[in-house]
Amino acid sequence: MTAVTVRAVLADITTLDVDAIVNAANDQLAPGGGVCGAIHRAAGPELAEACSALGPCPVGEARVTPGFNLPARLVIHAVGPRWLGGDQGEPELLASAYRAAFQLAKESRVRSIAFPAISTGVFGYPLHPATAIAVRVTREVAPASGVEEVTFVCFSEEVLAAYRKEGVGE
Ligand code: AR6
Repeated sequence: MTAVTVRAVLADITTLDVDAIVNAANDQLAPGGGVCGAIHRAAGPELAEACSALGPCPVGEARVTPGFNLPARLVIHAVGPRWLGGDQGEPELLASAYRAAFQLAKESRVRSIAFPAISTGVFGYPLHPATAIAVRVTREVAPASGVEEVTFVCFSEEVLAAYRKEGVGE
């Protein structure tokens, strides 16, 4: 078991110099909008080529590619669920996407990893339940994953406040 530092910061995830950044991907692993679009733009066109060879990726699962032009060595593409009202297995699928990302991080010997708030943008997952799941799963699985540093990357003060409410500091 590794001691894990967990923090939340306001930042653009594409700028972070960590072993792996996590992409809030779609099941086709296609360059979309939101954080996914930003990651593809910053990584360069090779990322879309690598993704097209790996997709599709079912909701709740993840795939790993190099980071290409990003400062991060790897991109872990995790597919969260669309919010369909909450009774379509959304909480389990979101938890599964985080678990799958940590599993790949373990296999790729990732020490530092940064997550966006998966599913809370285009996919419409309510912010507070989503960040609660992110933090709960991280506390459950990170210590046995070899990951030493987890950063929740927030694109707005509102998202940052949601992680703070879950007890995640700076
Ligand atoms: N750095 C960090 N967080 C960001 C950034 C950034 N550069 N840009 C946006 N966010 P979303 P989803 C935040 O919509 O809901 C895409 O088209 C954003 O404010 O990116 O999982 C994919 O291809 C929000 O808090 O992802 C899929 O089709 C969070 O990242 C679909 O959208 C997630 O918002 C996935 O939707």
